[in-house]
Amino acid sequence: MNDRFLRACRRQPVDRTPLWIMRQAGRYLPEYRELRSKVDFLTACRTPEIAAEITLQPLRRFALDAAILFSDIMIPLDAFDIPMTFDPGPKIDEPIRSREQVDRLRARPAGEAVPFVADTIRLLRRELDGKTPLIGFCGAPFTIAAYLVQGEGKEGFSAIKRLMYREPATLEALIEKLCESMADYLRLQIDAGIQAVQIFDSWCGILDEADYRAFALPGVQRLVNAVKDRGVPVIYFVNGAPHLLPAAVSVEPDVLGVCWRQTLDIVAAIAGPDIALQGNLDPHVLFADGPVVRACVADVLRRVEGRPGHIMNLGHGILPDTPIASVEALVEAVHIYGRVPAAVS
Ligand code: 1CP
Repeated sequence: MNDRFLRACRRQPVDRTPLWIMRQAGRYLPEYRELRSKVDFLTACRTPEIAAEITLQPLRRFALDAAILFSDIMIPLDAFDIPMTFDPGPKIDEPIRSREQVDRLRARPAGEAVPFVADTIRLLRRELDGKTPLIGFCGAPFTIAAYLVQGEGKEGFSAIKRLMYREPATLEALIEKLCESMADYLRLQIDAGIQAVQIFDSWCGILDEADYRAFALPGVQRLVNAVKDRGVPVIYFVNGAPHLLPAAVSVEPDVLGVCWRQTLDIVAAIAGPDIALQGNLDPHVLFADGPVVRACVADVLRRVEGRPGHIMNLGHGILPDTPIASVEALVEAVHIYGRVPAAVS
């Protein structure tokens, strides 16, 4: 059993730094593109055999230390029956911008709305056979709300900020409903066998600290608490928001995942000794040659050398046109420079 990843989440000694890659199952892999040419994205997510196959694709190529369930942060919104398409990102038919729309939202239990997620997890746990841990995930309520209010991914997500200032109670009511549904969704994943969960807060960085504390953080805190009771490590990924890290650590996740904007020595000083760190190579580094990739990996590792609890990752999802050879260079570099000579494993 490769338990480096789970040990690092708990800040226990490891023989070398574990590595997984955000969006490791996806468009940079020719075998993913081949499969997707035959089946649309939502069908892939909703069919356990296909979702499990895509989850396993990167593990067949690279010696990674964790698998992440192939799905999307918008999938659990099936519970609200919100019509949605993907091209390539999510598109909402009717963006949610009024109190009436929010009041009409009713969530079905995750077990009834997305049973295929639990089936995929059970299938994967059997296939992985205890050899590689399986990460589950959900979007942070504010980040999901940003898509629902905007109707699609858009730089700055102006629509949710307009709603926040114009009708704060409407946004709070939306986030409250998302929060309950996501807690239920995470419990479904854990009951089915997920071994760690990551909460993706991809767009909290559009907020200043006061608005983050008021609108985004309480929902994350509730999710962290809902998971902590189950004894599964929780990773809170805070994207594009170095200015929010002091507030983010107050929810006490087991692991704080960060983007590439702030070096890990500075993040470590903010997080203190009781939180493990995940990250944070800029995904664009993988467009450089091998020696540059290796030097950048060594730099990330050096910044947290000797500090228990580091999981190597990119600072955001791997880009769709990333060369496979660079991913190989990344894996090799972590295997060489991530070795911890004196560790008792
Ligand atoms: O065309 C395709 O094949 C679809 C591309 C794609 C893929 C591969 C989308 C659409 N989602 C995914 C998978 C996905 N999404 C995973 C899989 C597990 C993994 O290997 O890591 C995960 C964890 C996500 C989560 C997700 N979806 C996030 C959070 C992570 C992040 O990047 O910040 C976000 C913001 C989304 C929304 C989304 N879904 C898809 C796209 C292209 C986007 C971004 C859209 C945008 O903002 O413009």
